[in-house]
Amino acid sequence: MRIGITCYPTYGGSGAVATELGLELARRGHEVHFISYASPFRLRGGFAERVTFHEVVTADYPLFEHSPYALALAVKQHEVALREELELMHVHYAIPHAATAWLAKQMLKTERDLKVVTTLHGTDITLVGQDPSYFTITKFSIEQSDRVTAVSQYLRDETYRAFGCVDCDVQMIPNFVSTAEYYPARDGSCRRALAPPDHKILTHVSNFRPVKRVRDVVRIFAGVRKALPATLVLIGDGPDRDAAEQETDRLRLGDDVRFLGKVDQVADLLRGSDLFLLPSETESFGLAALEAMACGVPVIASAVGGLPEVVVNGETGYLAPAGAVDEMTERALAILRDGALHGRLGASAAARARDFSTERIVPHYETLYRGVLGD
Ligand code: GMT
Repeated sequence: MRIGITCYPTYGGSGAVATELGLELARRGHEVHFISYASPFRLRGGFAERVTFHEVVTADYPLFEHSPYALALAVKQHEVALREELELMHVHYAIPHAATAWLAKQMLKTERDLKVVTTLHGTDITLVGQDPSYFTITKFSIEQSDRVTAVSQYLRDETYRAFGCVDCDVQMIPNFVSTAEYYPARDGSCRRALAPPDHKILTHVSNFRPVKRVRDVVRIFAGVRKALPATLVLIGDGPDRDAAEQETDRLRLGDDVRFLGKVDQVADLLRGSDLFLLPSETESFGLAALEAMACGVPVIASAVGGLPEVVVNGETGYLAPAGAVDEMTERALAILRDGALHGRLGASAAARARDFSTERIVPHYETLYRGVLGD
């Protein structure tokens, strides 16, 4: 198949999923064209057979305070679909991608019917899409998509609840992880550079938006560190990094908290960890938790959104209400103090992650594509 993919190229789950999907589709023989304002971060590893990136360039004009990116994107999607004879455009994160794909489809209408597949990822439904400035266009563009998928059952239900989409059939296709890249540690080599040998290593990966509650990560760590030697590794960057740094200073955690900033390949860092923390306010799926689990790392997360569909409470880690810092700290200590429990949870986490392997999940997208193309 000849497939266009549009996503946010920045650090974030939806861009990661879209890129890994495109790369895997190309490995399976499909031709994939990424269309965005920059090359998605996981695509920067080099040349991949049957994968092309098309950059959207927005022209500046003195009248524009903000260049209309959505229009330039629609033009590029139309242009690439026409020139590369794309059969379908798969857009990730509804705003504005589902609307621009609908525009491209309309512009191509006299030539042929470009099918639009929209994958809903999270805040496009739970936060941003419900803002009055975006609500009607989000609902419209979901309803106009030829197929719609959501990354968890929770997000599927939330789409119906919040948007009341009458005519859409939202299919759940969960996120996936490459178990060839994310696998449990075989020796202690990954942890050596991260912390002193007697330290437990706790890790968090995110884009540091308020929804991630990164200050809670620091507070949970502070409770753990009072009881045993430990290092917190924080990977990623975003608006709440300053707040997290200030919390680290306030709690006098010093060098035991390491802010690594944006890192392209996190698998080795996860493999070197003893525990992964994801105490988010809301989370439609929690791809970062799945990647940690695939590396055999137990997860402590909030019992919100789609996280209970990924993290099995008491089996692959623990879930607690968002904001329950004390409970999460107690759970963390229980795991870190009990080697047998840690081993059991880690092994179950890796086994559970295999249910979400690339090989298992990507064929669901191929089936969906064949269905929409009438093959
Ligand atoms: O919806 C967002 O916040 C953006 C998105 C991203 O690009 O980071 O994150 C969402 O999509 C990921 C991939 O499907 C999910 O793993 C995250 O749980 C989800 N984030 C939230 O729901 C907050």
